[in-house]
Amino acid sequence: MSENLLLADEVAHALANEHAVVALESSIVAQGLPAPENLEVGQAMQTAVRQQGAIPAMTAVLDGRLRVGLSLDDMARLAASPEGRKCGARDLGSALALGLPGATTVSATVAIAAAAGIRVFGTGGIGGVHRTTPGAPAKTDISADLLAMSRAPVAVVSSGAKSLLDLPTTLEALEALCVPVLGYGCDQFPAFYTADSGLEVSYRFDDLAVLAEALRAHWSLPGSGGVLVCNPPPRETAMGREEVEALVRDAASAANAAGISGGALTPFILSHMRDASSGQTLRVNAALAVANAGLAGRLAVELEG
Ligand code: PSU
Ligand code: MN
Repeated sequence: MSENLLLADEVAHALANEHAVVALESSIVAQGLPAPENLEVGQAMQTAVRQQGAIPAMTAVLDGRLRVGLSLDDMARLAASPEGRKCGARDLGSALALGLPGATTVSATVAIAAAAGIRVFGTGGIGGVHRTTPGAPAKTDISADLLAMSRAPVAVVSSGAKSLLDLPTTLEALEALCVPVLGYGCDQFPAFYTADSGLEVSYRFDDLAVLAEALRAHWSLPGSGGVLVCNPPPRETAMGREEVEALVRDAASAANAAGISGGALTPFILSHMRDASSGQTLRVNAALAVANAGLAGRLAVELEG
C-alpha cells in the first residue's frame, strides 16, 4: 500500500477485517454542490453507507497525505475555498509533493480507492465527453473519469452522467475503454436528473447478489478494470426528459449570450438550471447522491458476504 495513504482508524480496521467499505469523492462537496447543501449531502452520504452496515471512506488530499475517511471538519476545510482545489487522478502526485490540499473527483477517488483496496465507490454522476457548444470553436473535452475507471478494479455506483454531456459518445468511450455499464433495476443509462435518456445499459440486474457475482467474475479476469453501476434517480424527485432538455437548452443559450465558456461553463449551467427549476435540480442531485451511497453500501456488504 502506498506510504502516502492515511486511512481513518475505522477504515483501516474495516479493511483489515474484510468488512465492507465504500469510497466517496470529495469534489461533490467542494465543487459539485453549493453551500450549505454540500456539507449536508456529504454527511448524509456517509450516514447512508453506515445504514447499510458499511464504513464510508471519503477521499481527499490534505496535509500532504492521501486521506481515506474524512470527518465533517475535514469536509468543511475542503469546502472552504481555496483549500479545496479540484484534483483528478493526474493531480495527486503533484498535490502530495507540494502539500496542496485537494478535493478528489471520480478519477482521483477511483485511483485512491484502488490503492487502499476498496472495491466500491458511490457518487452522484460521473464526468464524460462534453457536447460541443453550437457556435463555439470545436474542441474535445473528455473527463479523466472514463480512463481512470478503465484502469482500476472499482465499481462506481452513480446515476450515470448529466445530459449537459454528450451521453451517446460517453457510452461509446466507456465501451472502448472496456468499462461495463450495468443497470441496477434499470434498462436505460440514467441521465442524472432523469431516469430516461433513451440510451441502454449493457446489462440489467435486479438481484444485488447476481450483480456482485458479475463483478467478482469480471475482476477474476486478468487486466480487468472498473465497472459503472447505474442507479436511476429516486422516483420521488426525478424529472422528465423533456423538462431537463429544456432546462439545459435555456441554460446553454444564456451562457452563450453571456459569453461564458471553459471551466466556468458547467457551474454557470448548473446554477441557471437550479434557479430556472426553483431548486428542483438541486433536490434531485442531493437525493440521488445519497441513494447511490446507500446502494454502494449494500453492494459492498454483498461483495464481502
Ligand atoms: N457530475 C456531477 N457532480 C459532480 C461531478 C460530476 O453531477 O460534482 C464532479 C465529479 O467529481 C467528477 C468531476 O469526477 O465532476 C468530473 O470533472 P471533469 O469533467 O473536469 O473531469
Ligand atoms: Mn473536463
